[in-house]
Amino acid sequence: MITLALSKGRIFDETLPLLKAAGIEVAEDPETSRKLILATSRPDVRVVLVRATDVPTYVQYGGADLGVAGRDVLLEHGGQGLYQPLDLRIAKCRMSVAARADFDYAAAVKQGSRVRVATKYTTVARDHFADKGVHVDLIKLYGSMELAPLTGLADAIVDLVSTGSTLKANHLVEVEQIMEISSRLVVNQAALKIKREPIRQLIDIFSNAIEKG
Ligand code: PRT
Ligand code: MG
Repeated sequence: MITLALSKGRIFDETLPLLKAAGIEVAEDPETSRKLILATSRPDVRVVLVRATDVPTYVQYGGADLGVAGRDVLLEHGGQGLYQPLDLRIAKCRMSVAARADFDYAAAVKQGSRVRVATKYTTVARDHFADKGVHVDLIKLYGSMELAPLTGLADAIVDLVSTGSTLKANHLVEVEQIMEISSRLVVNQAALKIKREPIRQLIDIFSNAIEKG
């Protein structure tokens, strides 16, 4: 049995075509089913639904053999125990610094002032600002970072941006792009040895499907 960990929403939706290329159809729709373990058209493959941030942990400890996780999530997790053979080029976005339109981020940086930055991505943010020599006080949040600058909790945020409409709706401006984000296939290192053939096959099919897509 091969167990694949996916999160509901964009990662599940965008992984489906890759599974299809491998002849794997998921038996149920996670949006309507309450099941957390989904059978597929291949009796030796099943999908487990976990929170996006839990995917690396499931795969690291062997709760799943494979998984799909965003680069953002993998960088915060650290990637220990994970083999990352493939950038699937799905669930694309970027990680950026955003601030209120009336906050002069460039001036604050130039003057060397401390900038209060709220984010869920403290590891990436710490590295980014350290590289740039920007002094920051990081405030760890778990949700709705856009609210932080609006309430005075922070001057700026580090968050994911795709269309930009969330920032716009909250009167925030993207002031710096940190990195491009997409999702990767992650594999448990022990599983790769024990279930080498079927896992290698999946990696090859996904890889060809990405090249075509
Ligand atoms: O939503 P939940 O709390 O359950 O978990 P999650 O947010 O970790 O999961 P999910 O499914 O929302 O995101 C899974 C992965 O998708 C992330 O780890 C990213 O790698 C990737 N991804 C791609 C995104 C986005 N695009 C994205 N736009 N993840 C989140 N967003 C959010 C962003 O945080 C912001 O709130 O969408 C908003 C911005 O979108 P725009 O289009 O308004 O710019
Ligand atoms: Mg989300």
